[in-house]
Amino acid sequence: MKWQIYHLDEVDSTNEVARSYPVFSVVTADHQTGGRGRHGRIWESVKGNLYLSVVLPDFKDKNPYLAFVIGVAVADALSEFGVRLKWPNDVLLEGKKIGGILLEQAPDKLIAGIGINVVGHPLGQMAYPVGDLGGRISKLQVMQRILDEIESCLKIFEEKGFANIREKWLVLSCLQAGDQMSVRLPHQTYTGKFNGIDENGLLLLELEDRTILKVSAGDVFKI
Ligand code: BT5
Repeated sequence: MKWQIYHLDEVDSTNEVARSYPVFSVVTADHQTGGRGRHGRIWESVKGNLYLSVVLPDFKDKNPYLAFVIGVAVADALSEFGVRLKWPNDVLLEGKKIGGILLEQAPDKLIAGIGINVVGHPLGQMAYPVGDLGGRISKLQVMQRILDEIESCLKIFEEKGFANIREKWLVLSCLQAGDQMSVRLPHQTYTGKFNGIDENGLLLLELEDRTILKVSAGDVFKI
């Protein structure tokens, strides 16, 4: 896969800029003034961290699986640090969020935005504990490794399907079957046991009465 890398000084959001670039482009920036997360949330963009957006082909009905493909790629890229994944799109190190992934659909393409706290993290109060890699690796190296791993995970996904990626994702998950967790939905919070993810990537939560709740969007907390 031939990535075409475009490096910019300052942008609002690399995901926004990437929308006008062709498939297999990679947009990175030193600084983001309007970095974003899911549901219109803000991605705090501390100077020196990694902000990149990878322009992928439109996988149509398979697009929802790409969050997991990219998640596994990022965790594999940072495996020497013991990075873990938290459903649906968080990158954790020692229980702290050090990165996030944001998939956005554009006409005829899919934008995978990745933010990694390489040297520092925002200091304000966040919904989840926040951390960083402590500068133990350069952001250029992180980017290179992520791009290599995206290439190999995409190959696995295309050749073997989501089942294979799902298996890898479950090994890398910060929650393992039976772990106590809660999931915050817009109007309600449910508590129970993590029961993996299903064949569509939905989160499975076993409630106290043993029923299984399938969740398509929400915020997960380990308890
Ligand atoms: C995400 O959203 O975690 C996806 C973040 C994706 C950011 C990348 S950077 C390159 C590309 N360009 C963009 O504009 N975005 C992508 P979500 O799960 O909604 O998490 C957002 C929440 O994480 C915020 O509401 C905060 O609580 C927390 N947060 C914000 N900045 C953070 C940071 N730097 N490190 C850790 N947590 C942060």
